[in-house]
This record gives sequence, structure tokens and C-alpha cells, in this order.
Amino acid sequence: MLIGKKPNILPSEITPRDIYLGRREVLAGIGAAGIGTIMSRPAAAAKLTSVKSPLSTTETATPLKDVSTYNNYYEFGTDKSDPAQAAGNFKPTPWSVEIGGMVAKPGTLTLEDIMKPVTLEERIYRMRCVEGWSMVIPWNGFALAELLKRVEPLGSAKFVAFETVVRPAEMPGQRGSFQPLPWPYREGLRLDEAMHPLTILATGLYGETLPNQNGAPLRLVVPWKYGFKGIKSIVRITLVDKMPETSWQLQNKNEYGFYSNVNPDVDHPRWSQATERRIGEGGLLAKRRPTLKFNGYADQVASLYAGMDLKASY
Ligand SMILES: Nc1nc2c(c(=O)[nH]1)N[C@H]1C(S)=C(S)[C@@H](COP(=O)(O)O)O[C@H]1N2
Ligand SMILES: [Mo]
Repeated sequence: MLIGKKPNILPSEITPRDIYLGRREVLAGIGAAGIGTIMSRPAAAAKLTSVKSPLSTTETATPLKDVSTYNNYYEFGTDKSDPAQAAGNFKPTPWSVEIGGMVAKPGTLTLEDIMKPVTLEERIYRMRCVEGWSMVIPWNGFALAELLKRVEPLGSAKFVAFETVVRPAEMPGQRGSFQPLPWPYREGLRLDEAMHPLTILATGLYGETLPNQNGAPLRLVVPWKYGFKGIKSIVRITLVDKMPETSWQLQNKNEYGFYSNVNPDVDHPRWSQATERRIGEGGLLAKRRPTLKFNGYADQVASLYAGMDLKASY
């Protein structure tokens, strides 16, 4: 924790961007979260050029300050403020991803290899965490399908398994005596879900490279599923024929299903899924919003689940 430490920042060092991000508090020396944010920005938060996507929502985006300081990333701690404060030593460059399993062209691709042929888009998506809060995030990313097509999935491939990096030296949550999840963090999608045009790999948000706490350098975003499906800092993608194990199912199989589609009719044992609190909207007293089936993306994705009992397969 940085509380009590006096930040040594001159007014001249506060940039317009800091002000835009709401970092003025650092001047008063009270903004522990703000300091953490500065430290965990990538050393060179590069501007990204993205084309606007028609798949974006027109809802108001959640302020960057909230998007980058209210996070779930258990590799950096279990409190919402932990990732922004503890991810400063994480090194997202250089980076490579091993892509294999049931594909014709397996291999290890650097982030540059992955990015070279893709068109980066701005996708403003509604995001809904199973804990009952939501945000609207302007991601910069590209369709996961673009990458999967390049490695040529075999006919036998039915699911896609993802893994996050394991780096206890850089991730304090992986070296404490309390380990909240089995590492590596693992997630999975059915192949048709992974190929859906709404499913993206994000490399940025708000037009800049991803903050470490949001999953730099590369993370999954699946807007009709609960937030935990959006695995961060991906190092391995494997095409398989059986439904893969996921970290949350391994931790508690009664609480988390493989599909995890946002569904106001199916409650989690500890949290109602009927309504949600939009982060950045007036705190705990703000009126909760009704949660929408498939997080409002039913027109695009409901057909993927035709004939399935969504209460049994939650
Ligand atoms: N590796 C990893 N990925 C993760 C998590 C995590 O703990 N570790 N938390 C998930 C959860 S529960 C949520 S809600 C989203 C939050 O993403 P955000 O911080 O960018 O909003 O990340 C998901 N991806
Ligand atoms: Mo979540």
C-alpha cells in the first residue's frame, strides 16, 4: 500500500492526460489509487489507430479512471483496487502466444506477428461481472476469428482453451500463502462462440495500449458472457475436442458454469443476476439497472444456443 508515502510529483509533471484521467489528487497526496494507476501504465502507453465498428453500443462509456482502477485480476490480489496498485512491475513486452492443439498451423507468434495482418477496431461494449456490476468499455481489438482462421482449425476442434501467464515474480497474487485460484488462470469457449464476430482479443482501451491491470498485452473480450470469461494476459490458445476446464469451475463447480452467458433469470448462489450497478454512476445509492439477457446482445448471439436449456447449461 502506498498510503502514508508522500508522492513526489511536481505540478509541471501533471499532464493534460492525467487531468483527463482524474489524477489531480496526486498533488494533494491522497490518491493512492491514482498513484497506482500511474505506476501500472505501460511505460509507453502508445496511441492506437482503430477504425470504428458498427458493433459498438451507443451507451456512455465508463470513465477511464474507473475502468483502470476497479478491476478483477486475482494474479495481482483480490481487492478491486489491487491490480492498479500491484501491476506496475508486470512486463507485457516482449510477448508471445503459443497457438496449438487441433490446428493445421500451430506455432508461437509474437504479439507483432499477431497484430500485423489484423485491422484494429474500436468496440464499445457493455461488460457485466457476475458480482453484479457493469461498465461500458471502449476496447481496441480485433476479431478472435481472424487469428483462429490463420492457424486453420481442424474439423475435430470443438472448443478453444486459453491460459494466462504464470509469473510469481511479477504477480504478487501468485506468490502469497493464500492462493485464491489454481494457476494458470484458464478459460474456454465453444469454437462457434470463439468465431463469433462479437468475440475479440483486445490490445487497448480508450485508444491506448491496455493498462497492465486490464490484461496487457492481450486479453479476451466476450460481451454476452460474465466478465470472468475475459481472460487476461493470454500466453496459450489451444484448440481441443472436449470442453476445457476453467479456473472458476475448478475453484467452485457449483457456482460457475462453462457457458456463463449473462442471464437475469439464473442467479449465482451468492449474487442475484436480475439487476446491475453501473460503475461510475453515483456510487452505491445509484439506481440499479435491469440486467438484459445475453447482456443485451441476444439478437446477435441467441441463435448459438438454440435448443439448449440455459438454466441447466448456465
Ligand atoms: N487472468 C485473469 N483474467 C481475468 C480475471 C483474473 O482474475 N485473472 N478476472 C476476470 C473477471 S472476474 C473480470 S470481471 C474481468 C475484469 O476485467 P477488467 O478489469 O478489464 O474490467 O477480468 C477477468 N479476467
Ligand atoms: Mo467478474
